[in-house]
Amino acid sequence: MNATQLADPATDAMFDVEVVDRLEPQHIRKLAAGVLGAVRIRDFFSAQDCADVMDRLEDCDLGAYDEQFVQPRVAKLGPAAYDYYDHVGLTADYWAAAEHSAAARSTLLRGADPLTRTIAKLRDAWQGDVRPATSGGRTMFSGMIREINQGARLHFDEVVREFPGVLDNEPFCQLAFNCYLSMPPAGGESVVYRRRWKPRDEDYRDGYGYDQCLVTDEPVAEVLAETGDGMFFDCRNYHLVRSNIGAGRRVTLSFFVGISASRTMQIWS
Ligand SMILES: O=C(O)CCC(=O)C(=O)O
Ligand SMILES: [Fe+2]
Repeated sequence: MNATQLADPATDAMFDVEVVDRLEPQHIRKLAAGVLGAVRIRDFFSAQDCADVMDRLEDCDLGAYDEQFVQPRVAKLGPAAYDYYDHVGLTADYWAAAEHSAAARSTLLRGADPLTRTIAKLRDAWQGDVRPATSGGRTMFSGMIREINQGARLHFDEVVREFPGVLDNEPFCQLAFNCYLSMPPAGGESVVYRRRWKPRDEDYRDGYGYDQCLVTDEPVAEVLAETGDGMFFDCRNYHLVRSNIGAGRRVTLSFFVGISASRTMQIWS
């Protein structure tokens, strides 16, 4: 940059939220290049589709918390690779949970799989290949259905840094995708900061969460999604989820998206 052209943090962050009716390849490219904070796609799923999936989720055999203690029922369908990594690779329990969960999800959308619908829409938008990631030659699980009502702490997700070698084809960029199947009347925002992890940040870590002082004054992209919206952001940036306000459930269909030089999108959870 020319020394006389000082950056204006308010306008030069290039970290907006774009709200669109249709996802285009340029949105993904801008996220990957770091010149967009998030893209929200309106009505990615129809209200009826979301209601139908939520309805079917009620009688689905999920890894839910004990309903005696947690009401309404907290849904979590599908293993996260992070929860099943034993420093060598994904455990046998992961592959068992992957199979069971994919079967449970496969009929939630009026007998069809909501992930299949999502992949078809992404393939159409990206105009390129979208396929599940593999680990040790086996197809990984993607498309977790997850309920986060009380928020999530500040963290980042970056598989090539946290678990090098797990993905057979390591992507050069990792995004996160959410489709919001249910949103509360208020709260539940996805908040992304324009700040990636640095080694010294470990001094500010407590469990999976990091101290919010790390993102003070950083540009931020806040997404208050509506039921049915889709959303992408670069999850190597620090992000958090705000707690719901009042009654209502925040349920998403979520997975990570890795982008490779071949232009292939790989997905996993
Ligand atoms: O539910 C969200 O808004 C984000 C959850 C999250 O941390 C992620 O998808 O990586
Ligand atoms: Fe995350």
